[in-house]
Amino acid sequence: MKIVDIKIFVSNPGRNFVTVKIETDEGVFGLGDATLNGRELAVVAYLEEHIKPCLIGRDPHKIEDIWQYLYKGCYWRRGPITMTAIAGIDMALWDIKGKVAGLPVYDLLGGKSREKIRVYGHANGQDIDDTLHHLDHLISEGYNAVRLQCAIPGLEGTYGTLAGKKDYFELQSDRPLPPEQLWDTKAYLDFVPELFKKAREKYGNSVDLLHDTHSRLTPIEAARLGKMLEPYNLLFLEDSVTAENQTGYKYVREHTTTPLAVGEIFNSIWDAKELIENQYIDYLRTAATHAGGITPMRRMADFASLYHVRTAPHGPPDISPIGHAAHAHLNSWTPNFGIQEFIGFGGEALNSVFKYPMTFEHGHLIVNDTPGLGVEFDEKAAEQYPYKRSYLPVSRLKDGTLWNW
Ligand code: EZ4
Ligand code: CO
Repeated sequence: MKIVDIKIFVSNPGRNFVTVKIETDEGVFGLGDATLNGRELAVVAYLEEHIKPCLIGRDPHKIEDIWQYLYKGCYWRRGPITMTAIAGIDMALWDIKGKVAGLPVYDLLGGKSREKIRVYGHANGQDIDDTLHHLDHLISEGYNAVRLQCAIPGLEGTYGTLAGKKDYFELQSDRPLPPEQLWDTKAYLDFVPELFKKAREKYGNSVDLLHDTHSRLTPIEAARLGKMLEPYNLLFLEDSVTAENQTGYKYVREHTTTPLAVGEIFNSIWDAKELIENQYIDYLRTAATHAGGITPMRRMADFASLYHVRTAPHGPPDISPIGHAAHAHLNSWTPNFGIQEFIGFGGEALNSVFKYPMTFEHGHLIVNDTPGLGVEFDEKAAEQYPYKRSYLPVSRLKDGTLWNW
């Protein structure tokens, strides 16, 4: 079998997605997700100019060799653009292998370790009552693990809240230039414990609660937040600090028993090596779409399993249904799977372009047994939704200093 063409589609059925299609001489094709929020076209150029010409004529069954060729062979290892491009190729190759074998990807990985995948949803609101109202709604939909984010008084458009938009798709697709948002660590630390206190007063321990700090704190501030949240028994506190300096998590870890999660911006196992082997974290949030696909995610899960670290893949709306499907297959297999972030299947436009191989039931995703990754992609429908430049916001402190968003 030979690769005869690689097509890259950029569409915006609600928000921008980069979709890779690898075609073979036997008519079988594979689909992969190469979406990097806010830097989509850099990945497209990487795929078109620097990957496609090297792969035409190769055997698509040699997934490992192609992965090593793209990773080691470019000399300039790692980085989000490179690893997202490799991810799109790697997923498409697993999709092809599954279709040829007549097996879903989870069976190629070693078979299901579980029948259903536990997920957590997002409740966000403009104040505590509004956030708890959304939590109510999610519980009634069957979720039993929910991330709570609430607008911080005095901070316009706090991370994780919709700031008047109807959903994440509307929020994320309408930013032709990066909006600027205010950040104030003191206001945040003064406010957030109250949110979780009220949630526990209302629900006791009947639901698992999570929170994302989105890399805004220093290690000692994060340690303090972890301690303040201990009475409210979080499933995990995500991205309390940035992790370029992985030792930062040591200082958080030494001060709190609140479980810690990090990794959505990681693009390689090297970003998490110290965090995992020193047992500074409890959950690894790395996404297949941003870290080179299914091949390295399997390796990361195995490495993490040696140190009691569980996987909790990033599941935002800026990963396409193909990336979500890759996670569903990985999560079905991963022995040390923890939980999957999941905020729904998207709107009408998205569902006219992509068909998911999963269903949602009682707080879990169930992946079907379609061979390969199981996603259908309607190229004609995608053409109706052209790319629109859209950025993530940036954060500034009140005196103008640029901060982590
Ligand atoms: O900000 O996916 O846990 N989820 C997150 C996301 C990320 C976006 C960035 O593209 O932190 O909302
Ligand atoms: Co996050």
